[in-house]
Amino acid sequence: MITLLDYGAGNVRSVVNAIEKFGARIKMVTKPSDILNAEKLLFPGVGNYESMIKILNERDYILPLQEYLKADQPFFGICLGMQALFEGSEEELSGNESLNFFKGRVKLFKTSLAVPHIGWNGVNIKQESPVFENVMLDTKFYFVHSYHIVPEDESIVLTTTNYDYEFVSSVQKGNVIGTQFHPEKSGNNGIRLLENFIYQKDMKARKAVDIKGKGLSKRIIACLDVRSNDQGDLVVTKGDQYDVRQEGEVRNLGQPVELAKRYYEEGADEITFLNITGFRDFPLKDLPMIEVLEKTSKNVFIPLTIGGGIKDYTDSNGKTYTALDVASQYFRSGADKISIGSDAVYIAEQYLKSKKKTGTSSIEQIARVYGNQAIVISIDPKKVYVKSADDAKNHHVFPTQFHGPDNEEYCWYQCTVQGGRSARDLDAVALAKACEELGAGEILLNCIDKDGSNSGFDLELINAVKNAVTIPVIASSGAGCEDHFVNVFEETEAEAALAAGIFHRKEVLIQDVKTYLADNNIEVRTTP
Ligand code: 1PR
Repeated sequence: MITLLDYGAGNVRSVVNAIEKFGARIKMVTKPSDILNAEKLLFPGVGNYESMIKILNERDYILPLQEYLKADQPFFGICLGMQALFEGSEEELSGNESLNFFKGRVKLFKTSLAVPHIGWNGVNIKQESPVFENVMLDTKFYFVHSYHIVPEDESIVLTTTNYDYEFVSSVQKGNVIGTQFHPEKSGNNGIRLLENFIYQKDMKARKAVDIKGKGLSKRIIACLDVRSNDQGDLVVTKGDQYDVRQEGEVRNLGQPVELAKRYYEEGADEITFLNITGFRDFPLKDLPMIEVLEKTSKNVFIPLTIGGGIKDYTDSNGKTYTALDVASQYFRSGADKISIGSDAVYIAEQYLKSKKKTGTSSIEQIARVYGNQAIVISIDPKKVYVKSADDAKNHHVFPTQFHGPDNEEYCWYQCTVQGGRSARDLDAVALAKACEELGAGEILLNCIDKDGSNSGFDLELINAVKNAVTIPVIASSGAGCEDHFVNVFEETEAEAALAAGIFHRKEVLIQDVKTYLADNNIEVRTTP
């Protein structure tokens, strides 16, 4: 029996699914005394440190947790659940009391690399620990965070990880363990780690495992564009320049839950679901998408992103739901990140016009509760050719190697909304920068001209956006062969590459892409 401390934010469903996978029973903490009565306590956290600590204080969990920890009872903190063990965080400015169990603080990454640190990274083992028993050598774990712990006492360091510099990625003292990475999102190896914690009789050092930590991997993401076809079935579809119909019918490339499972087994690093007609309806009415997430997260232990229709909404009875309500429902259903498309364009337009943050936009609200790393901005740009930079003075214009129909040598990328149906007077670089300032944690950079073309990623667009932001960028649209992935990682600084058509049609397997990247000395996560 394992007791789970769910403080109400983040994706606890994945942890529950991971634990249920190996047959353990779960009891949820509903009152302070449940903490003291726990045999083993698991505290998964994700998002914003300040809101997490505030909730622990409001629910009177701090004292029982401190007592539990002092008694050296088995405890496993994940991400924020580990950060809470320290004296405080740079992300917490209101002076709420932390668990104060370990000396040291939580600090923002100071690096020229992208922050948040998102993706699969290695660990260097510094201490013997039973939780690493039978964990595969050379394994990688999934990280998603902007802050990291800086413990004062070196003896508690279990692992370190390299991201520009070496930071502490997990700690252990007696029966108290914490990891910055997410075991529940780290495939079979991560699950084994949780299993070890739950089934080992004690946490005494047993066996050293030599896990050689390498750097952060480039991520390969499989994307599933989902919508109902004309018969009303929810299908994975795929467009050419966003047109998903062939001979009048919506293309049907498979079932979302089954395809997601296939991609997990084939070694995808993440899966993205885009509800491509979500902008038309209220997504909470669209229960099939929630069901897709719930079912997928039962068997797929890598990060899941969901997009489509995340915006404020008033129903026919006049009841208003915020984008935060919609996002919360998705997180509770198994999503780790939500992706905002059309609404981000409207928000950025307002922000750039007023030059003021209101604190009320969906990006700001969701970031406050779930953290920046939980918000992806999906950009759907179209290339616009111009003769000179003066022809589009309000936009980020740059020279292009691929000239326009009238031999134009310059271009800019125009944002669209509603799946490319309507173009706006805003460019992709301006949108990405504005959304980063408002609190987005990652950019999913599509390209309508390239979508479904199999002609390779738009490297000029990716470089233009990547050079304008410090958050990670996912390159998307146009992948047609393994070489295109090498090009995107060699010629741009994108942190991840996303593809759809070639994977759905099995023209290239994810594992083949990874092998090819590794042969070209590009760091990837290998799966058994
Ligand atoms: O605007 O917040 O409701 O979100 C809607 C979401 O749905 C956006 O993320 C938007 O990108 C997406 N979307 C809307 N219409 C379409 C369409 O295809 N008709 N799909 C669509 C976008 C683009 C990629 C695609 C890559 C890779 N899909 O994600 O998967 O281009 O494809 P490829 O490898 O086959 O070239 P909102």
